[in-house]
Amino acid sequence: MSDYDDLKAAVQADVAAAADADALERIRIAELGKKGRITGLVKGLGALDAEARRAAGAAINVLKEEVIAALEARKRDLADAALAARLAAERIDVTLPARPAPQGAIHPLSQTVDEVIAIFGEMGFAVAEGPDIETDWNNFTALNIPPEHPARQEMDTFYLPGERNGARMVLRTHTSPVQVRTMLATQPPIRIIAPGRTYRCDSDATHSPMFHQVEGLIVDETTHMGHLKGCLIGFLRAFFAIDDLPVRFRPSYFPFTEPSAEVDIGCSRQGGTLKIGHGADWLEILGCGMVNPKVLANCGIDPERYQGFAFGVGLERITMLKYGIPDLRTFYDSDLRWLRHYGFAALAVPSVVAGLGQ
Ligand code: 2U9
Repeated sequence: MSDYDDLKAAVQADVAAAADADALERIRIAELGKKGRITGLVKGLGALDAEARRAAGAAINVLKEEVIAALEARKRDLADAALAARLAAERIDVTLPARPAPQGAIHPLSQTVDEVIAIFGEMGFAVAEGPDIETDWNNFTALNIPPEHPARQEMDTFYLPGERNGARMVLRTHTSPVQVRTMLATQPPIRIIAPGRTYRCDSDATHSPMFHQVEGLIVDETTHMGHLKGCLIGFLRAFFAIDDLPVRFRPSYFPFTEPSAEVDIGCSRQGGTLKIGHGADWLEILGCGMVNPKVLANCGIDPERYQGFAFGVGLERITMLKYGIPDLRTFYDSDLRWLRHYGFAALAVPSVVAGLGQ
């Protein structure tokens, strides 16, 4: 039984009642700090005689060690309790489903471009691209559309101010200049499609000043009108996913093709709703023809040896028809609700084998 048992019991009670590290620190200072109770006892030793000082010193040292041990033990217990409380509060339910990540959608026009590339890719066409800003020679003259030709006015061209290297520049009115560039750069055989943006100064419910086309071109020694028909019938039946889609070729005129044709697909308009594939009516869908020998010659290809066909399709038009989108202008509104409604899953890449679209 030491003289300091009461003090020890009191400090141990204080330590046991301490709710946090700050309370423990306050106790440490009150007992062991410069002006602490136990420190005071040590200071008081000087007043004792040698024997009493030795006995009391040893007892105070034991008390000091016990108090330090009690403070440290309580500190550990408080830390353990805090960690246990945190672990309990932050417990993760690993069986919960993951939160859905926000997902974008493929724009219907991009989907159509991917589908068109998949279909013509199967037929051996490569994709070619070119600039939106073109020389008027590439856009018109090479295509047998001379400067005074009404087509230059009909096409409502956006002309750029001034000239570049002596050439008048335009926003391309069709993707045909891509085929012109390809012919100027390479000799036949050529088998390409050119999807991309095109521009005409025209804006109403069915015309946008910026729209999209895909054009195609084959030039070799043997490709004839029969190939043109088979190729486009195959494309239209694959794109609209209707095996027996009726297709009609109607004679027409374009300066860059001779002979030229417009292509209609069978449809019905009964009850005011348009239905593609069956019925007594026809719907114009694209233009085509055998490449005019003058165009081949303009592009450095011998028309005595080479021939081929070309075609052009409006991408907005076939997208609206296939996916039932009623208003052209909504394509460019960037309305997220519209995109979520008409958009396509990003990973569902169209392929002729795996499926093209809805
Ligand atoms: C070269 C030679 C010939 C491309 C062709 C059409 C017919 C055609 C329209 C369809 C709807 C344009 O978007 S649209 O308004 N296009 O009717 N396009 S033949 O003929 C070419 C192209 C390039 C060197």
